[in-house]
Amino acid sequence: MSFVRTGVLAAVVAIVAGAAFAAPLKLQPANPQPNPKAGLNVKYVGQGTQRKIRDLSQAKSVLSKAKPGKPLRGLDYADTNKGEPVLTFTDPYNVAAEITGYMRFDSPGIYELETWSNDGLEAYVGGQQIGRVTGIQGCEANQRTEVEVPKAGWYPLKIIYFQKLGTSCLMMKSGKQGEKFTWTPNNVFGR
Ligand SMILES: [Ca+2]
Repeated sequence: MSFVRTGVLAAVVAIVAGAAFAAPLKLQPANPQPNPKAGLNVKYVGQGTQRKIRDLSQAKSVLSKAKPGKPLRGLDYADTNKGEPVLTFTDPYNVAAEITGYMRFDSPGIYELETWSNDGLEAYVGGQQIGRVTGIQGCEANQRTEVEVPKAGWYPLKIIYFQKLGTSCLMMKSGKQGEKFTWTPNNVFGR
């Protein structure tokens, strides 16, 4: 009995330790390195008010119909007022977007990345998933994810994003370990 209990305890300790000391996700730099323009590319599909986009999987399923929109200036789209357009799109509600481009890190090291969204998203930088929200929510912080940047330069970025109803936002906070964790400036993004 005590052997079993010890075994269970050891397993629990291992799981807790694993969660607490999970290694940072190692990012893969773009290869070849691009020389991008400012901003991020975006494609949109708007469902109007009749056909709702309720969650991430529904957003993904309609994105095959997406059309290119005006590029984003970065990831600093603060929460809108109700009825205002989503990002650079024309409509306010039931919009899915696929955002692609690059994010630049000026020196190697450990960084933290944190998306903010209203409503959901699935975000990748350097091939690693750094944020995921499948349902609807107000404009709030998503997972804060630790990543390892092996060298300075550009890393591919891809975000699937959706907005159902009410207000909308899409932002990112970031910071290098030991430095300030703050809103990410637009000039680190490229397309
Ligand atoms: Ca919303």
